[in-house]
Amino acid sequence: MDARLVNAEAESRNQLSPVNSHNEWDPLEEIIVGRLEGATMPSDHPVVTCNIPKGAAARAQSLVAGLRYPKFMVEPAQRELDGFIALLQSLGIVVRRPEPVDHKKRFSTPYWSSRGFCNSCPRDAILVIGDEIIETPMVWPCRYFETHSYRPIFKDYFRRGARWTSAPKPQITDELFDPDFRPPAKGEPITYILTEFEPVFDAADFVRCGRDLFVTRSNVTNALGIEWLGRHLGPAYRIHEIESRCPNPMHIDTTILPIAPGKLLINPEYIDTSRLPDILKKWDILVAPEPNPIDDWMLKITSLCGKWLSMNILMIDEKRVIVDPHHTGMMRALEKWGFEPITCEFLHYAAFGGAFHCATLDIRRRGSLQSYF
Ligand code: ABU
Repeated sequence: MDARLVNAEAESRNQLSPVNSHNEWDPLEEIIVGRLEGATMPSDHPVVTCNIPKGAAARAQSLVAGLRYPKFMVEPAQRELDGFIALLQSLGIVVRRPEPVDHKKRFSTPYWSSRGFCNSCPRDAILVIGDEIIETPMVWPCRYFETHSYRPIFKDYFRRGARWTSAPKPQITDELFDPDFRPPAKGEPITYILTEFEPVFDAADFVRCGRDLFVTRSNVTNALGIEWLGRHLGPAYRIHEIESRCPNPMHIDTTILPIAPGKLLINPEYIDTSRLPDILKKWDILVAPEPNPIDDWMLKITSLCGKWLSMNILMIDEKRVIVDPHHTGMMRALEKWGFEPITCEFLHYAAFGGAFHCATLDIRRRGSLQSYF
């Protein structure tokens, strides 16, 4: 078909669909926010443990795997989540939620069985590209059925005109993992626990800039997974791989984040700017400041995330951005770069895997598919 006809057809679908989001910064109209009810500690499979930050959380992992999160962790995070939702609604944004699920319930496939985890981070499991919802082939066994809690919302969007796909469900057998894997030490080349047995990826290893997507290989995203998405999206999109020096990489949104046309926030510890793809040469590279340290002992030992969660911000539009007030360095930097931070307390959510970007999934941002390069 003629490229103009393809574009016109895509444009008319976008206007009809309740799902329409092409980048990380167009004005936000509707969003899914995760949920904590039923949260269960993630299983102690090697693909999980290799990504839990070293420290008490990693040491305790095998003891607590499969247990419900205790109240002392859920309650403060729930209060913050309620505040975040109220903030989004006060900004005129429609907020949708997954169904509550008891993640402690054991489930099985022909190859293995597991308990679940939680629905805290829709950004990890689902990718929205234009008017299409893509359920991604996640490799953490405890997250295998996570997207089911979003199915009532997806069916509603589908009935109203959205496209809806699920990537091939991985088998997650032993062939998918390198038995000799150990996390690389400082200065060693980055290696991954995954083989290329089958395509796997988490949505959160991708960020969107219209026709261009950026991805990091990680312990949850392999080269076949990136290839699957590239072929699925077809020639209208280009996927660029970003090299990360993170020794336990999982999710791009604490490594780079495009926050406005021509503006890329980067993590100076993980990114060597001289090795960024050439197409980013004309973009402003905004180097994230050193995160404000978190001194609270309980927050430190319960976090499933690294210190660069300070970068896990959510753009409301090209200027306004939601940031944790603890991260004063990030706030000041954003102001200096011309953005308008809106504060929301959210540090307790790190025990459930993320902050504002992870906890959400953009459903509709006002705008159309464009090329920014
Ligand atoms: N899920 C995003 C968290 C990645 C990190 O720990 O840096």
